[in-house]
Amino acid sequence: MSGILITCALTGSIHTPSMSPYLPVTGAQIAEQGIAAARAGAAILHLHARDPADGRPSARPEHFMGFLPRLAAETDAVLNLSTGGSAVMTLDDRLAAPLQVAPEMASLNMGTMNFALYPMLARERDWLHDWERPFLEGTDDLVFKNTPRDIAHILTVLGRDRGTRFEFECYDLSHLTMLRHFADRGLIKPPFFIQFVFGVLGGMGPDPENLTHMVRIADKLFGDDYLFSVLAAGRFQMPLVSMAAAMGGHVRVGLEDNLTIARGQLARSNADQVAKIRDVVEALGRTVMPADAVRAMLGLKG
Ligand code: KMH
Ligand code: ZN
Repeated sequence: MSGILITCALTGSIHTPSMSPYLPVTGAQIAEQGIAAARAGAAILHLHARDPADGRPSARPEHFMGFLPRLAAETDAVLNLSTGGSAVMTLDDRLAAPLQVAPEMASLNMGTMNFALYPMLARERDWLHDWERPFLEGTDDLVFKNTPRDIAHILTVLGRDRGTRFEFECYDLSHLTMLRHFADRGLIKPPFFIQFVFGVLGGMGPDPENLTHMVRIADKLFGDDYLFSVLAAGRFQMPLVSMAAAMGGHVRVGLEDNLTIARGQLARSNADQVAKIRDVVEALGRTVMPADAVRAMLGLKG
């Protein structure tokens, strides 16, 4: 089978520091874990920032600058900046760092949706830090806003004006239709790198049948003009990304999506998850792609 692209999402904006001592939140921690993840085989690093003072999700450019220079100097990985940020941030906040950095790649969320983190409170968590409980509880009445106008704006100011290409985050079938709409408007050009996102409360559930159906519809809408990757939240991460690898797709792992390495066992680093999925995909006969091959495959500006 063909080469496989591993993305590692280092920290995200969902998990909070008291959930795992291994979640990187300072600039130095994010840089060190990113360098190790790239050495372990991640060709793309998907990046969010944190306020180093308390680990709170942040979109401030100075927090991104706490790790971007080191990642650029010490890895050849594709640096993929989130434009999703977190659902509580404004679009202007979410775009501040990407507009300044003009990255090779950025994420682009393909629809407005619920984005509830509330299930994390299902079990009593007395040990949450002061800011964490209202942060998590607040998400049960939160809309993650990605309207067609927002999407067109991101495609214009990052894609057209800065040459950034995208990881199209599709949490549901409707997001594939939205992507087709923007292709028809001529605002995006193939190959389309589609990330199927499983297990967020508000998007599709982590059912294997949903993955086969997403692929079927993407084949119909995009033919040979797309490639897909899978990420899945929490304990669904390894089963669903392994299924993607077996189907010829690509994979995303990382502590943004899942804090564990096995049932009940915290991952000690992002690189541990990269190494684990690397073993799985190599056992399936896939070859892990280096960053330059990924740049060529996705048409990145380099
Ligand atoms: N946290 C993931 C479920 C983004 O950064 O644009 C989706 C994500 C969004 O990675
Ligand atoms: Zn993200």
